Amino acid sequence: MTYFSNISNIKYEGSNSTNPYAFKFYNPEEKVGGKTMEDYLRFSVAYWHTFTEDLSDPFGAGTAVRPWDHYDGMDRAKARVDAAFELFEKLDVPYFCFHDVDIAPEGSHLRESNQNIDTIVAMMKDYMKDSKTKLLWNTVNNFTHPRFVHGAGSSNNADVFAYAAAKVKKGLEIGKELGAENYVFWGGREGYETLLNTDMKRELDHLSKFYHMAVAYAKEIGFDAQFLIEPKPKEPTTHQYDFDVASGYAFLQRYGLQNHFKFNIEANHATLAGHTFEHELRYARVNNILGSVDANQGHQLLGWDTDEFPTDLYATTLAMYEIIKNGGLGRGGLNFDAKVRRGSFEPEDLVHAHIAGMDSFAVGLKVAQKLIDDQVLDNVIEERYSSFDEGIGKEIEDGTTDFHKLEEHALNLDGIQNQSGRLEYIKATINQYLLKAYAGA
Ligand code: XUL
Ligand code: CO
Repeated sequence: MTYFSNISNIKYEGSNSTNPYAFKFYNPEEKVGGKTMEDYLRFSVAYWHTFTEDLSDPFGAGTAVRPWDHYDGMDRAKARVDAAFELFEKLDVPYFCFHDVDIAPEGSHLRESNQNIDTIVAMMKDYMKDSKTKLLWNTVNNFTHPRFVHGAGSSNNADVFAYAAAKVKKGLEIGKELGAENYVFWGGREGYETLLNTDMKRELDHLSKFYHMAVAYAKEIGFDAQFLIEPKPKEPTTHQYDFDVASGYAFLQRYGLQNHFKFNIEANHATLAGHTFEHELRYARVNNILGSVDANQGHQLLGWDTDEFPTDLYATTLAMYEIIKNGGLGRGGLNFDAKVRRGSFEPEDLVHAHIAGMDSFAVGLKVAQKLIDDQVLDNVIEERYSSFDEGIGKEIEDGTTDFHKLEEHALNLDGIQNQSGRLEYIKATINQYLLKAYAGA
């Protein structure tokens, strides 16, 4: 059974192509900065949004028309695997990601859920023998089911803590089975609605024990994936403990977990935290904890996680700037944690959406590499901090001064001269680079 038979393999045709089913900018073999686009971008399809999502929202039923939806239960789960590997091949993507519940329905008992997972994992493993598409990361959904109403690893209920741990245990086992590069923790319910009934200290202590036990179990079974925390400030809870990269990193350091985790940074989560996407990437990069990226974008006018496919070229350029400066994503990748809009309900919209996202990041990669080659921002920044290259500035950086000497320096100053930050000029230059990329220059 095929599900996308009306769509042929998507190929690169160049920026002048008018074929909707072609890449205009993403050319997997093209080298940028010494690496192929495919190696740099490491695109991944998110199973939940592409194969499980029905496009329902809090006000309306699902609209998605999916050719596998006439099946039920495990038959539907199996049909989704067939559809997934067909689409992976048509899009020529190197990776995919999933939660346990995306791939297999939960049974009436944990034992049955695990059996369902095993059946689907065996099927995936079979497909993966001949497919180029590998598992970027997997995770478990410890947030949708009502048992997680008060949290999972931070729940006040020890039975729920145990149940959540059992699900992660299984997640680590299947990650190993399928050769996952990373394992993700997104704490959807690891937070609180109100402090009035919350023991914050106890919840954080518990959560750290949860993570320590996960690290220990991965080691025990020889699963060497990179562990990733995915920060998000709110939604579904009012306040989530992994608010942003900085607070997540503080937590990891406080509990001695910092050597075991990096971060999976999602664009729309960054904006919900009141940051730009590039802020979160930069914060992670300069602390050497940038692991992977959930590539999407939010809506400027909406205050929740809209998970749109990334099409903002300015944003993809600044994101790729951080990723190139990071030396790439290592074992991470660009996972499209993104869903088509509710009105884009036809199966081919899934194809258009991925083409749009892949092309947008390919443009971002090319423009960012050019900005780096020409040292556009490096020159601005080097000049801007040049007062620390010599004299008192160098002494501050070298740690060879103190408040006495600084006071003496300040008392001898004959006025202070600052220089313009030239922000508008910098933005105009970035526009120039973007437009040159459109022109194919
Ligand atoms: C939720 C979200 C999740 C994680 C994995 O906002 O981003 O899908 O990526 O649990
Ligand atoms: Co995500």
